[in-house]
Amino acid sequence: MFETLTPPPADKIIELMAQFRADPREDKIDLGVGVYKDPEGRTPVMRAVRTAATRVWEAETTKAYVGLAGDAAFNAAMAKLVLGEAHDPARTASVATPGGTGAIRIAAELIRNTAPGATVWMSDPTWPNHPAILKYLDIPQTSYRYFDTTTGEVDFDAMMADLAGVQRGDVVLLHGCCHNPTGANLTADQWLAVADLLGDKGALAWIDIAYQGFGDGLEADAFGTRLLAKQLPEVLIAASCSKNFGVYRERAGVLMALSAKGTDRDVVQGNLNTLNRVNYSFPPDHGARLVSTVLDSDDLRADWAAELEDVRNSMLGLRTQLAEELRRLTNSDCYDFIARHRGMFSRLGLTPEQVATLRKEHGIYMVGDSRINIAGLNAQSVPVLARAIAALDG
Ligand code: PLP
Ligand code: TYF
Repeated sequence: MFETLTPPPADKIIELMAQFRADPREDKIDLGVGVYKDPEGRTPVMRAVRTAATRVWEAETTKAYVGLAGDAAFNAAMAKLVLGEAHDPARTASVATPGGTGAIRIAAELIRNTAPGATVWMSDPTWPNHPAILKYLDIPQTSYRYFDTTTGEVDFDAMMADLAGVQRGDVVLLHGCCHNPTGANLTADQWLAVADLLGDKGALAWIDIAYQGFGDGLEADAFGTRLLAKQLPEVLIAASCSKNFGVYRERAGVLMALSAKGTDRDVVQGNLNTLNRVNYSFPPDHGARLVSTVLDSDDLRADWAAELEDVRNSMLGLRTQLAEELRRLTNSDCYDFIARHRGMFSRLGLTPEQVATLRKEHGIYMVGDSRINIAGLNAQSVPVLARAIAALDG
């Protein structure tokens, strides 16, 4: 039967990883996949995570199964991290998942099973795995305008105009912070307006939060998620630990389903457990255990938060440097948005041809839509990138 298979569409970002590796040029620059890199180009194991690994190793006496929902300590620690004061255990069902992607997949299946006719609204553009997973599950999907390519900012009027078409029971997917791929984010006032609109429409809010702590800080980055959690009766939250704990390959994430008064939380929990079971039974435990060990011990948590703050500030420094270089070299403020963007990514607004030129002539790799990973830069490569951009035709 395998002879009937046809090549599947490639994930452009993962494809780019292979192309970069195959490029023999020593001075090549990787601004592709969203992985944090220090100025030496390394993706370090965070200090607190390394210590947690030692503690887990010393304390762990068994590798027996934990449970379908994963470790309760991890789920509780993540609910507190993401929701803060807005966390209401009586409304919250949650399962550990293989990364944030696993949480997105389980959320999508829950939506398909519970509200088969609902349309999922996504920002245009969004992380390509969002539409890919929904399409794979045959879930109706549509997009709302989000990004103004001329200013590099959120086109909020267009977003709200499109969301006016949301029907009762539809699902609206939002990036909790650090929008991927654009880097452009909602202001607090805009979050308030979105929360009101979703409430008025009777829509389900679905938040994907994969970069908490990478934008304006751990608390500030959770503002929108917490607001929606407080204001709306039902909310789905898919949170990833890959980036902010640097545990990418461990596959640690969590899906939280916040239900309305009158809904039996245990029934929601049972359904999430079942979705875990029919997909992979028990979720991975090791990464989740590293995360809860960090979050539940005062010393490790403080050290983790401090290192995350350094990571965040180093990206902000690179943003400022790149925006200033480009301002100087192009004699215009058309790239100032880079300094205003938050998170790992900025979409530069270059054409596919310009992206190809940067790759061919300068060994600078960015995603075809001109998304750059800011953390792929360092103080030395920022001027190299800026000069290459300034030299582009058109
Ligand atoms: N959501 C967004 C927007 C992302 O950029 C990522 C990135 O990796 C994820 C979810 C999930 O990541 P992971 O499955 O590696 O935890
Ligand atoms: O957008 C990124 O680069 C990260 C990493 O299928 C990633 O979110 C990219 C593609 C993918 C899974 C993760």
